[in-house]
Amino acid sequence: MGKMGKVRVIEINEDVNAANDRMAADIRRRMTDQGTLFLNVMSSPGSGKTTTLIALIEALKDRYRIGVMDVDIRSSLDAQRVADATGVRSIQIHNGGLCHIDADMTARALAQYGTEDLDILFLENIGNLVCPAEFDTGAHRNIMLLSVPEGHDKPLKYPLMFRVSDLVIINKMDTLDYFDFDLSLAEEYIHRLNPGAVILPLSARTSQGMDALADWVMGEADRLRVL
Ligand SMILES: Nc1nc2c(ncn2[C@@H]2O[C@H](COP(=O)(O)OP(=O)(O)OP(=O)(O)O)[C@@H](O)[C@H]2O)c(=O)[nH]1
Ligand SMILES: [Mg+2]
Repeated sequence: MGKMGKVRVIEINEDVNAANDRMAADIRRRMTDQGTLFLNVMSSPGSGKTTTLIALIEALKDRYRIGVMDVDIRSSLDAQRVADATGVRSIQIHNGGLCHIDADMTARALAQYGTEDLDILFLENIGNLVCPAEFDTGAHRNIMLLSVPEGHDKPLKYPLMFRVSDLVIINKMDTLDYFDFDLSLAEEYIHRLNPGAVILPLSARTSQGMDALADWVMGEADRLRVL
């Protein structure tokens, strides 16, 4: 029998997360001080992040100065779509093929973007239900979209994403007749993981729920002002 060697275990993951959390807290403090509400939007690919942001910005842009940062592995399609549709300032971040954006990347993007003049900044994260949930970006609030075609079981399969989200939008409600999506079951699963989560049914296509979404964002903007 061979001798058992001593094995040293180094918890790199914890160090990386602690450093990320510190940097994220810095970003959040800076954004609070300058009065910019910073919202991180996450979902699977194609759940409707860009479509929803365009409709939401249309509803809010007369009252607030709004900006958008879009993260993608390569393309610049989404930033262009938002800019073309709404006229607000938008930039595309290429993150070099990673499946997430962390606080360091966010800080560098914010420095280039210049956000001091904004009331609300949206970050459209990479389409992915796993990686983005693991990194605090420094946003004040996390918003996620679960769309009806994805199924009501997603909270059970991707719990972290639902745990870290303050607002869970159930999007594509106009397609409810075509899928076996049980809304009350989805709500039950989400609240079991995250009792404080606000759940909001929406259709970015028909605008059902869009007023409630705009109200939620305005409420957060008001709250930031009194901090
Ligand atoms: N029926 C219906 N389709 C929608 C709705 N919202 C978005 N879509 C469609 O879903 C598709 C994907 O929407 P996007 O807004 O590009 O989704 P995304 O989450 O930004 O996608 P990625 O950035 O690629 O991850 C598009 O064809 C949209 O028109 C909705 O409420 N109802
Ligand atoms: Mg998009």
